[in-house]
Amino acid sequence: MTKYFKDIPVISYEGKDSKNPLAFKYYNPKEKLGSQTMEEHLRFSMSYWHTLTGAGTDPFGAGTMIREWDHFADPMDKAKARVEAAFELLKKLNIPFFCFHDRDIAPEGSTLRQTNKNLDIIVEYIKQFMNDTDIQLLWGTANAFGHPRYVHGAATSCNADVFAYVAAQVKKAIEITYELGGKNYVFWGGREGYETLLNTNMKLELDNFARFLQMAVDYAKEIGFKGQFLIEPKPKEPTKHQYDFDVATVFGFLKKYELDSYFKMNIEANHATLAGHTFQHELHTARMYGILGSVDANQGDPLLGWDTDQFPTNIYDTTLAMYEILKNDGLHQGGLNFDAKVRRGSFEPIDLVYSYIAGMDAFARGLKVAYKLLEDKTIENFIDKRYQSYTEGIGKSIVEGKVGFKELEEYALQNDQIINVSGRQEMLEGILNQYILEV
Ligand code: XUL
Ligand code: CO
Repeated sequence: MTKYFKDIPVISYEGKDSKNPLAFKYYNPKEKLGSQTMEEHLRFSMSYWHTLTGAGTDPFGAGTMIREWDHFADPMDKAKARVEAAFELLKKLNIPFFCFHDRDIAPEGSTLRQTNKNLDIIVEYIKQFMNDTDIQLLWGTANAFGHPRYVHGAATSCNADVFAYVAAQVKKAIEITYELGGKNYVFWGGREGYETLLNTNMKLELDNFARFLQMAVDYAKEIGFKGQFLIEPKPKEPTKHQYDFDVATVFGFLKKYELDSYFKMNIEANHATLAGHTFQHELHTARMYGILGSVDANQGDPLLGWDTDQFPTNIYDTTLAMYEILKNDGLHQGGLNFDAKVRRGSFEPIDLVYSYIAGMDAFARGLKVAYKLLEDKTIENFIDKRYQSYTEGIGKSIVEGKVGFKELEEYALQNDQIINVSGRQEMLEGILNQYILEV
């Protein structure tokens, strides 16, 4: 069945010398690195919203995308056409997973009851397509930011009726994620934050947010949903200050409210850069805390200060991301979801195909380079040596908690000659470039 991408062949691996724009140059799904294939390492996923529903609008202009599957007047017919287009594209690109918001797959009705009915119909439709393929749901989520009712937030709204509404919406979103065998469920708080402290009770909002997450944990347990709960940090946009600012902030929040054992992080590259961090920083922090769950793969534009959600093509970033992911022993239940959209000027359906190929190849190449770096232990050995002073003598006593200020003062008083060694940053950057260019 091919309807919406008629002229597009199934995309296969042709190797780095291929000049065919409709082929993978680096993503070779069955190629093994260690005990796992590329496909198993990378666990690629398609974002339903950007790919199927993104119209190409921006704050200054109308949509530009040519999308035949949107040529239906009835919103339910359109929703079904989007499912057909989604599975056609997933199969052509050989992408094993997809992700959605509840409102991406089915339109809101005039009441919550009607909205839930719409969802049930489309979920059944999606299930048929899933049954005919090996394609799986990486995660589901709820869009609790688009509708005007969420103007003051969702679980952090000043209005308790909104809190109740979002609880009902997320309850249903968890149910449909469970129904479709979702591996994870994502919480991204697009409106969970504030515009001004002049009208905000931050303490109550944060307490309520924690209450809401606890309710979600309890409900998942009650219905037997075993998927991993993920929080996706983002510092701002649409809210001026978002509570799920970055990995470290969310970790502190989860610890304070004793929710840390139930949640991991879904880390998005462009959210990291909006927070003033690198993508690698956020992945590294999450890995360090044991909460690296999944990844929203994209990239921002260094010249623009907003969430441009571009397809990831920067090999330097994909290499360092895969380095962290491999050191995390992989993504486990998570995956690499392309939370990325084509540029407004790339409005033909084939541009979606080129974009996914570019993103998948960039991560496949990053994987290979990172794998080799780790195999050779080039960076690891350097770092180990840099901290060698903590493996012997006074350093060992510090690490083992055997000394306090008094003992350290005694040591320092007898040790006036402190010798530091170079950090060799440029040498390491040169080595990394060599790996990227030569692996
Ligand atoms: C928004 C964003 C969301 C989440 C899911 O910046 O990344 O699409 O991934 O709600
Ligand atoms: Co995202």
